[in-house]
Amino acid sequence: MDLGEGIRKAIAKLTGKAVIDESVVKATVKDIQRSLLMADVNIELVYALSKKIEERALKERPAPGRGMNEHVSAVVYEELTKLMGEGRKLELKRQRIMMLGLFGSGKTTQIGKVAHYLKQKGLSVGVIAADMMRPAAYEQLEQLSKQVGCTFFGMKGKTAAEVVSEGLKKLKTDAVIIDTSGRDALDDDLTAELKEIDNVAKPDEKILVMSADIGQVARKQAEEFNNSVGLTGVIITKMDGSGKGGGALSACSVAGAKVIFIGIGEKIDDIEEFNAAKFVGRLLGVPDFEALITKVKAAMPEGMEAGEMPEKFDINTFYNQLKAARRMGPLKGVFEAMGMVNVPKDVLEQGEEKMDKYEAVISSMTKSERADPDLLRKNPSRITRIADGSGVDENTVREFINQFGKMKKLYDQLQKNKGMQKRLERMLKGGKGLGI
Ligand SMILES: Nc1nc2c(ncn2[C@@H]2O[C@H](COP(=O)(O)OP(=O)(O)O)[C@@H](O)[C@H]2O)c(=O)[nH]1
Ligand SMILES: [Mg+2]
Repeated sequence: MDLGEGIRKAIAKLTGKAVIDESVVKATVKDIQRSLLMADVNIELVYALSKKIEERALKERPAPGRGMNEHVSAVVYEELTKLMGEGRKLELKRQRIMMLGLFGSGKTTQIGKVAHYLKQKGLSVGVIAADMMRPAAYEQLEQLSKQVGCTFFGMKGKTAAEVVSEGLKKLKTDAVIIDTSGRDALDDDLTAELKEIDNVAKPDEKILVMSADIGQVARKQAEEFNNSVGLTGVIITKMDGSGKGGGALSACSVAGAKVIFIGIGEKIDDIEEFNAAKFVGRLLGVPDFEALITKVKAAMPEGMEAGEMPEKFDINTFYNQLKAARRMGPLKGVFEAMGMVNVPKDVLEQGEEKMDKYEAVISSMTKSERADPDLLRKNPSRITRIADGSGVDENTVREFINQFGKMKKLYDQLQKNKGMQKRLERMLKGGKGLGI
């Protein structure tokens, strides 16, 4: 059970309770404690947090219009957000960034991700391969920079400081990111090498990369690196694969290290700016409208504004919407942004599979069939042809026609209901229409 699931279950037990007395709050807090300890949050932090939640939940009056269970979840939300600490943003300016971290923490991969992030924000980026320890570090970074489309600099058979000094002379990009060696632990050897690079490069940012699975050890590691070379921020990686992310984040907060990004996968765009309120919101299943609207906007068909409704709804429109939905990324992320964190995996997978099949069906249809799907009902041989052409069975073709019929009905209703349409449009444009 992950941290979010545990806490959501604890809070869900409050729903429907008419009176929330001390024993109910205590039981909830106990469940939350268990989840936090399992996420490797430091035990003292957990106790301090539980005391705070208990006190506030019982003493404070719920805000007007809020039920007791909403009151308790609001308190839990606020206190958890404080526990996870404040993040900070990476400035978008000309800068030198030095990436630090132990072996396998995800340093080189994050360099690719941060380079991609900065490029998307309009900066030119160069990277320097100054990890002289790991045999294939040079090639790994070179490969990543090709993928991202940023400038690579590396030299073999030199010291790290020599490579950095040469690289800084050669690279004329807005941002320069320096990869450095790792070790199993921060020893004198690594400290000396990092200090040399620090002296040569005078970086604006010294960012420590740590893996979420180290949990509360993140505190000690951040403190050690900060004492020896100094830190400006932290990236916690592998948040996707570890249940200990909450432990690592809260540990950074105690160490006074600000988390800039979290890594959520191996791919180049599996990186997110860290924001505690959003992070906790997602754990608790609170919808993230901002993320949702960004996704919707990014997925809009060319030339169409977010919130605009197409004039008429036919299979071509449906096809465009299907493709747009695919551009929003995996369904999982979309549901998460909607606050639906408990959608079963098989439902998600089936959904993706369906979308693939429907796309294939539509692309095997003729223009006239798309304009008038009734042609298929009238002439079943067309269904056979489409099934053969798209590699799905005939039932799927029929199912698609039914689904389309339902969508069209819904669309026609929405067209008639101007009030509802206006609210939807407002929500997509500014996130304000539904009272959020
Ligand atoms: N699941 C997951 N894997 C990651 C993430 N970041 C890096 N990795 C993987 O962690 C491994 C080590 O990464 P690498 O960048 O080579 O670590 P380095 O030794 O610190 O440079 C690689 O297999 C990466 O693909 C992440 O956010 N999530
Ligand atoms: Mg590396």
